Amino acid sequence: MATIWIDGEWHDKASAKISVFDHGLLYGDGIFEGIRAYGGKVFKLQEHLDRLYDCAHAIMLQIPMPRTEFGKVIEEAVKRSGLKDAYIRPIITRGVGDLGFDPRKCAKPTMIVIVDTIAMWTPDRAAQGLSVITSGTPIPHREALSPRTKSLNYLCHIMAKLEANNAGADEALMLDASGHVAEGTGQNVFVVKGGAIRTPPIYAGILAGVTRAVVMDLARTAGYPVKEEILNRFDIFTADEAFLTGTASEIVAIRVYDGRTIGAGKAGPVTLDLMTRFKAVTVA
Ligand code: PXG
Repeated sequence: MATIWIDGEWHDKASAKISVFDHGLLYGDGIFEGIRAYGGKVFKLQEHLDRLYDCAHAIMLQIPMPRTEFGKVIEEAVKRSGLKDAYIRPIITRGVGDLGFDPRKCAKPTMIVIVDTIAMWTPDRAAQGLSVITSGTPIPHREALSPRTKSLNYLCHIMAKLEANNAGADEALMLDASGHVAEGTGQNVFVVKGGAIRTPPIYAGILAGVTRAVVMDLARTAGYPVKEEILNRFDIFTADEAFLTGTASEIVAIRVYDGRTIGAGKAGPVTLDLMTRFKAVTVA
């Protein structure tokens, strides 16, 4: 059952409410995380907490609770939900202020943890592989709103998702300001060519995905060469395999990209191998 914690109080879906004066709502001033629990155990909690606290520091938001204590709140929320496989959404906003965006107007951040479930694509869609387009909407420039900040401003990503929806595609890949392939709307992207795996580097200005790091580790352990390299659309068109990674999406193959069939048009052997290895670490 959905369980929500707001500033120390426990709620269900009906009673979980925040103020209309919260700057998270008024200005998107805040940050969030997306975490999964498998078999009742929170997956990569430390990594997600580290990213959350880094993002808070980057936007000069002081989370009013040490990270170990907040980690315990997250674990408690999962336990209370009774969900074994859950999706967890911690959110920290600048807090309640007035109708001016100066953060000094917010006395204290609002802290929220939502535990529920998430469904990205129907199981058959995920099994077949996704149809993906390039969105006309690029990700924000890395020195504007850095895509490394998991902020409450997802409108660019939502615009890209709308483009995918309008095109009848499952997902969109977003380019960066210089036209390099950056990431999906909520996933990092990988290509496989000649047995080697490549993914765009973090410094190019993409979200440092927790799943991305897990998959790179698993791939290296399995003996695949893994490189972080700038990718062009051409690299995806001509890949043997391409796939997306994310907490919500896990690992999902790209079947067709901008009309080009990728490899055999289904999850290839390396993608399948990584999916199996990923599954093994999530149940561990
Ligand atoms: N890139 C972006 C832009 C993301 O938002 C990822 C990559 C994958 O990162 P992780 O750490 O999860 O491997 C994300 C995170 C959704 C949804 O509803 C997905 C994310 C964030 C918010 C919502 O699908 N993915």
